[in-house]
Amino acid sequence: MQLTPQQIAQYREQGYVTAKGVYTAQEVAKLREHFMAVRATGSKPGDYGAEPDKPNDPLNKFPRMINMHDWDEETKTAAGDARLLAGVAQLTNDVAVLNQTMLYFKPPLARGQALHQDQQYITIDPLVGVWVALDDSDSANGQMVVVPGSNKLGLLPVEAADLSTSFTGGQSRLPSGAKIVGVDMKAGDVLFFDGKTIHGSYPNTTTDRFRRSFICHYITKGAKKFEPAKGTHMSHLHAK
Ligand SMILES: O=C(O)CCC(=O)C(=O)O
Repeated sequence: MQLTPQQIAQYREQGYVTAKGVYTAQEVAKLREHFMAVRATGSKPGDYGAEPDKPNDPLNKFPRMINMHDWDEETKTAAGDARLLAGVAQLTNDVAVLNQTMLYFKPPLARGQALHQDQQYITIDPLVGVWVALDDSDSANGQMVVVPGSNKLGLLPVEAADLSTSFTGGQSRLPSGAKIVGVDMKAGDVLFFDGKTIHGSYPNTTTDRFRRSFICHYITKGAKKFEPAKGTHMSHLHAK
């Protein structure tokens, strides 16, 4: 995949960029079918989002999966896709190195994820999130939302999130006047976003549409670990 100079400039300035139609409908259908079949085989290491006290929560049946590449060959292959690696290399001018894989199922009526910066979790720089849409996503089914330009603000303080709308308990404090923009995507589109870009998603309000996404986080060959300032890492929330 070759990103245009305009796309690279948008990523650098705004902290995110969408590449359209990267995957064919057949490729996306194959990934969807694969991950639904994996999910149906039962719990996996690192599953997150289930609420055993709330039997009706849709995430009980479809918790988020993480680091499937550790135990699933197809994830390993998908995360090594030359198109994704090339995109990250062009955005960082370095060699992409896989750090994490995730699969969000986001079934009908599922909660979203409160807005955050990925480096409030993963303290390595640079860090690039690569979000492969496996379904069309829009405001109704809980598309990704971003705060353009927040990649330039450094790491912001963390605070508790509203667990009635978010399956994760932490969020980023928003800069004053923050503009939150929804990113409409078609299945097969890919969103690249910087580790400091504030992003997340609202609940899936539909009763009949999943919003599945295959997400890889890449660092680079030259990436460095850093020590987050006090109050800017999700683990600091629990340290209070
Ligand atoms: O897909 C979502 O709802 C949120 C994803 C996210 O926060 C991430 O990929 O870092």
